[in-house]
Amino acid sequence: MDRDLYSIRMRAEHGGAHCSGAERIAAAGELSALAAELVARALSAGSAPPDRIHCSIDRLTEKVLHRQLPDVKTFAVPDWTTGRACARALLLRAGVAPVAVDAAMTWLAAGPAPGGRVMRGAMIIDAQTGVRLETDPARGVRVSRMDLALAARQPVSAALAAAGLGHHRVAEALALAGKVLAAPGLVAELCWSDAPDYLSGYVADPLHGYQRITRLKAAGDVFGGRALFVRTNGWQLEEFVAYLERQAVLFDGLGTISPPQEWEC
Ligand code: WAQ
Ligand code: MG
Repeated sequence: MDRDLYSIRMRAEHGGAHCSGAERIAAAGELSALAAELVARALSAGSAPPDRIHCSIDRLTEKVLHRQLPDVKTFAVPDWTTGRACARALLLRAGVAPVAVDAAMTWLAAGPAPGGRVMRGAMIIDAQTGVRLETDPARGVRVSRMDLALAARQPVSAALAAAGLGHHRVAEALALAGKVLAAPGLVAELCWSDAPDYLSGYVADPLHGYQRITRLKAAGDVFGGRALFVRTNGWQLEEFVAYLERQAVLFDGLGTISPPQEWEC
């Protein structure tokens, strides 16, 4: 039953730049504890204390979709340059044009928001031309209103932990990618964190699922973000953004988790 569920979102900024965020779905009785947990996360996120922490809570009044999380694969790479070559090959296989892959990687590496900063949300990129389509290049689109269903939290956490993937970033990125993969016109997603000590990232596409890459940037690199590649034929930005920002999606379970494999260029 999905009665009286709330979307809870947190985002924090420091010096005008995004520094941490989270999106969850929870029942009324869990909200106080969850809000405290997310505020604590914001306070410990960066090297400096945040200037502002936004926390918003909205009751879900429309139908909640139920889905399965994508399958998980891990490609082990010796260094970030090999990792980016791996990401490039996976994106090309998914149907993203070389010009669009190169544009996305260049923006992510340089800080895709104006002034070379990290964005609060994701870029939306035409998979054929590499043109950016989001209306606000500082904010991008923030995917929200997705989480594990209550009954799936324990089994999914246990399965991820058993595979050595117990970091909260993995479960959260899986839910985000799971929602993104079902968006209208979505070809693929590329992501790596802006956290200077979290070096793994992923490429997701509807056919191959969530493909982790163990290194996509150098230690200490403070840049990162997300690129959502779309097929623009008959596609509408408003519909895409409305789905990502407003449609609630709960995940009932996980597909397969494959053991790590070496990436061969
Ligand atoms: N919607 C859209 N974009 C977002 C969102 C969101 N809800 N949350 C974060 N972003 C963008 C934003 O530009 C961030 O700077 C960037 O993504 C990275 O966010 O399998 O932790 O939360 O080992 O730092 C992926 C690999 C981890 C996990 C990604 O991202 C694994 C991660 P972070
Ligand atoms: Mg985050």
